[in-house]
Amino acid sequence: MAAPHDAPLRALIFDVDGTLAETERDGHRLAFNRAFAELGLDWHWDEALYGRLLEVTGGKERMLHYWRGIDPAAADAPSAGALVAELHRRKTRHYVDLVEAGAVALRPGVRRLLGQAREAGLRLAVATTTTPDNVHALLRAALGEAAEDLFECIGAGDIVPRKKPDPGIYLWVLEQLDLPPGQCLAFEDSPAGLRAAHGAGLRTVVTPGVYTLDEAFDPAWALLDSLGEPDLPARGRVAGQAWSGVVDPQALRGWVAQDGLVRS
Ligand code: XBP
Ligand code: MG
Repeated sequence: MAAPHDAPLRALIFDVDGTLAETERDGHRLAFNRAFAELGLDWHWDEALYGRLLEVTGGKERMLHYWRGIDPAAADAPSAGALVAELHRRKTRHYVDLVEAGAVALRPGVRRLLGQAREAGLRLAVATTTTPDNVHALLRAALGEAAEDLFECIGAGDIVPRKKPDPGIYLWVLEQLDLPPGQCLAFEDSPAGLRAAHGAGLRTVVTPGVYTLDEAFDPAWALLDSLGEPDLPARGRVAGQAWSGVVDPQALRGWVAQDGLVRS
């Protein structure tokens, strides 16, 4: 319900895949293919096919969806769940190995904004469909051993029964933070992620990535090409206005203050 906008900004809630880093093409996709090869399957997800499969969030759900497309009888057999679980266990191990080897880097502005947000007293959280091990590996590899102390709450994977675009993971994180959505902002890269955040009542900063650049997004509160750096300003639209600059706590608080309405 709309309420007068006297609620201050308290927390930033980040999606992981595509938002913090371009993990899908050079991380998850390769890890799936390694798991398929390890178990002798002739499945191979090239970049284009993987882009289409990303419509299904969650690795186990994505594999089952693909399998149903090529062999529905086998995918619906009683033994299918065990194979998907084994593939996913192996895929997670490969993904963690890839991330630890430096296969994916943070997107522009992410490291800077996380540090500035903490200095500015904003609380940080994660809301993602990916497996917790993947989040921990990425944060440690990209930000160092103390990275996880930055985040007060990490909502990930099967902790909620339904994955994005269901709002469950965002609602779970809001409950952990004990904050109304009007005092938080979400950061997303995909239409499914945006729908999940909107479903939880969150205003959302969307930074589309390699796989979501050409997607149709629901109208987003902020739609930018990145979070920006001083030498690489972000460009896009915020609350219906063209905007260019560096997304930092001052900018975010200013946008919230000017927004006129806060859902709380
Ligand atoms: C990310 C995903 C994830 C990863 C795979 O979506 O869909 O499922 O591709 O992770 P979002 P798992 O960025 O919207 O959270 O294999 O660990 O499920
Ligand atoms: Mg994402």
